[in-house]
Amino acid sequence: MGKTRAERLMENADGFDAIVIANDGEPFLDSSFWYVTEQKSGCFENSYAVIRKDGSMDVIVNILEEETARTGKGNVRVYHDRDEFVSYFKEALNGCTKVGFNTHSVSYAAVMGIKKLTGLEFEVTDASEPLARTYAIKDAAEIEATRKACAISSKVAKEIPDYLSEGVSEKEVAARMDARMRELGGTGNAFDTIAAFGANASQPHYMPGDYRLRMHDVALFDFGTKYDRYCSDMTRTVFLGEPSDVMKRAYEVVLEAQQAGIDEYRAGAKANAADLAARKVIDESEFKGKFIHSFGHGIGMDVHQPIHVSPKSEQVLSAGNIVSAEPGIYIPGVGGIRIEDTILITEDGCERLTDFPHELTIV
Ligand SMILES: [Mn+2]
Repeated sequence: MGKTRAERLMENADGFDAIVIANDGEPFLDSSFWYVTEQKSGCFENSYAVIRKDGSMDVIVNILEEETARTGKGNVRVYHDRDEFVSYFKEALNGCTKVGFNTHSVSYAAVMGIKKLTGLEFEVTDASEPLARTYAIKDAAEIEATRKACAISSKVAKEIPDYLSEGVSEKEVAARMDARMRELGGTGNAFDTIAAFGANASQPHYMPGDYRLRMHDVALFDFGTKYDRYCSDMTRTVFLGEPSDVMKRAYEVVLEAQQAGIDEYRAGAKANAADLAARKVIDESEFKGKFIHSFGHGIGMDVHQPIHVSPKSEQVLSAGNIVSAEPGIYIPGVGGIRIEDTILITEDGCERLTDFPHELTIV
């Protein structure tokens, strides 16, 4: 029997007596709850996973979530009132003085609520680092779910040219892409789809608007779906009609930069190597300084997980990491180019989980 995720977490959490994953209410829900419980469903408001040093885990939920909770891991404890809630918490944290919380996701109110209700005296400690270190290395089920998410969004990426014609709006194309991902089995967007046409494409995090596609415009799409809670993340940039020389050249440079970065992706490599390799290609071209974000980030149940593929990152990649590869060139007032894939790091290199024609596409 392999180790549970909770056991692996506590091996990475030296010095902690326990880690509490606390879901307050929407929007203060923590994907780590689903990670440690290996739960695929449920809303799990006011639900808690308490993991002790030995990796044993109590999952404290209200009656609404009982049936779902029992399909996941952990010792499920269903509270019907405040007293029961308090007694389960006291039992779960009995003797624990150094208690970790995922400070990047938990609300202050949830932490204070537990302290106040239980009256327990413990030191609140930041457990986000051991959590991030644990979920950075995906197990087989996680990789499989990510593969499915990537297959769905890749199919949509290939269909993009069919959605485009003169006069279609950014919002219309984004809506169609979202619907297609659901039809193909996705369980929801990994994030709000970006559809940016013409000069709007120079804003990396542009939100689709009412602008309508014109001949010779660039059209950039950054999107992803979830499957069993795991995200895909990809960007395809195409053109309606012959692009300007500058956009054509920018596309060529971004594509070359992406490959240069991906060539650095392997277990044991420093995460910044990929960023620096891609940045070198762009900065040695006429587009010096136009790559204004980092090359990549970790991907999992959250579309941005803390693997930083950036110039100064000190992190070292491991087999089982899933990261993006997304260089771009942005020219305000003119447009932008980004090409992005979701990548699995392997022992001897990497594997592209997303798939679409990378060569310059003119619709
Ligand atoms: Mn991304």
